[in-house]
Amino acid sequence: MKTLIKNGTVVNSTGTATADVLIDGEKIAAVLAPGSTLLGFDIERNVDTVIDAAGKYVIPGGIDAHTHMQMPFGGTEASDTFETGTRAAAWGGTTSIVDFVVQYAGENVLDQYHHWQEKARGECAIDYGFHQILSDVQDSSLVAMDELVNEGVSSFKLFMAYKGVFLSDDGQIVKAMQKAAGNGSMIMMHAENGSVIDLLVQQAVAAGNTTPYYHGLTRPWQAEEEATHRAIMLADLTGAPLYVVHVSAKQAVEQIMIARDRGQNVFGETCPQYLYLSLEDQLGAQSEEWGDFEGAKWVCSTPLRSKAEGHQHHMWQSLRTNDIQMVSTDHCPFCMKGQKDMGLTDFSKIPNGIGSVEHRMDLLFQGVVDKQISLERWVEVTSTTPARMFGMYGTKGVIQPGADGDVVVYDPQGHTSIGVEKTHHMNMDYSAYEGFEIDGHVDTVLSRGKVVIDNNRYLGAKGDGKYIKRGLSQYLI
Ligand code: DUC
Ligand code: ZN
Ligand code: ZN
Repeated sequence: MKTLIKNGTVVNSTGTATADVLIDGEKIAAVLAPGSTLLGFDIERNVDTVIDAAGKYVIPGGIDAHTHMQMPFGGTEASDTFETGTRAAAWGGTTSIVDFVVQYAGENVLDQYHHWQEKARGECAIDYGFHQILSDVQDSSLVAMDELVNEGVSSFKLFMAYKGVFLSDDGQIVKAMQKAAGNGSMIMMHAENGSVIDLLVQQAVAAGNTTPYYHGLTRPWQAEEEATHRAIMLADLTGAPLYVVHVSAKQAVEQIMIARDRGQNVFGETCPQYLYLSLEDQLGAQSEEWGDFEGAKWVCSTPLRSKAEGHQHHMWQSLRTNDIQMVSTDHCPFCMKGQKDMGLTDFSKIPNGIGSVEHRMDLLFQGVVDKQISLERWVEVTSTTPARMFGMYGTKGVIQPGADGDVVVYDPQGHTSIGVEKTHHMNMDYSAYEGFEIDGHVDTVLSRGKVVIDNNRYLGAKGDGKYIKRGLSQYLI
């Protein structure tokens, strides 16, 4: 199967050019001046499919490096399966995800890894890789870290919050970091001070402050800044690289900036919810159906922060100045009915998470329209940097010969209305971005050379997606 995408504006993180993209089988074969022949050979007459991308952007497929498909969590399970979640991702121009294998205390890491491979195999619409969560760091977990690197799992997530569920103490964190410093893998950190948060939550509930708004108030920025600083110090002590997930507080960004200026391999990720949504939105949220429980739709951790305190503005700025390097979703969807409503009378029982795997590319493109980031930076933070950060660059994250034919044709004159009834293919009964209007549209999506989305039709199938055996981070020497 040969496809020519002609006359489009090819956007890589390094620059923009009008060019034709030839895809042969699963790979990009050539990027050519528009209308070129290859040594007199008329390309257009010798391909199976021609896609006219005049007036449109041709970008590397999005890579969402932080998703939780069908994750058992908060007394329930994230509502997107590998099948529904990856299909929704494709609709939104994302052609690869990196999901998390879960290990709860007492479980065996390698058993869990094999279990997650089973869950995903044959289910995904797009390519998928795995990070490994470590909770208690057993001796066998340290051995497993070496084995997993050979399996293409080169990043390990630890939690400084969720005591009794995921939390690792500082000694456990240091053990895992020492191993990562030795085998070249990346430590990912959920940086919030769990003990402090647990106390504030108990106190709030005891005082009768039980609405979803208190979720945010009991996870203050100080708890995020302190944990981020601690994680950075422990990484410095051990020499491990550190990637801080879902950064939402401007003070946490400052800690990351300081560490980077000191020369440490510290990186930060933010998510669309911290760029667009705020604690004030959650406080004001009311609906006929849910009353002030409406705010449960945006219960996630780290929590939404106060816009008045400038966090949202600071996140965009940090993205522009590379103090934050990339954007993932932390896609962890739960329905209001039957899942979020477990916390109707107590916010601490609301499963934490927001689903947005389908909307990340659009929401970040809106940042281009709104002049928050450049066109090239859009591609960089949503595709190129995730590929480099997690050992996929060259195959993923760039339009160049030899790369996978993961390509999105994006129409900047198009329009996307986000809403549960309108555009949304995620398995959720609400949208965290209901009513958002995007000045752009995902027209065509190719996943390893196969057209999976075209003109609002899904042409892919479950099982199209292959496991991505990742290398080490390409940001580390
Ligand atoms: N945060 C969430 O909101 N959901 C899943 C886990 C996490 O860290
Ligand atoms: Zn987390
Ligand atoms: Zn997460």
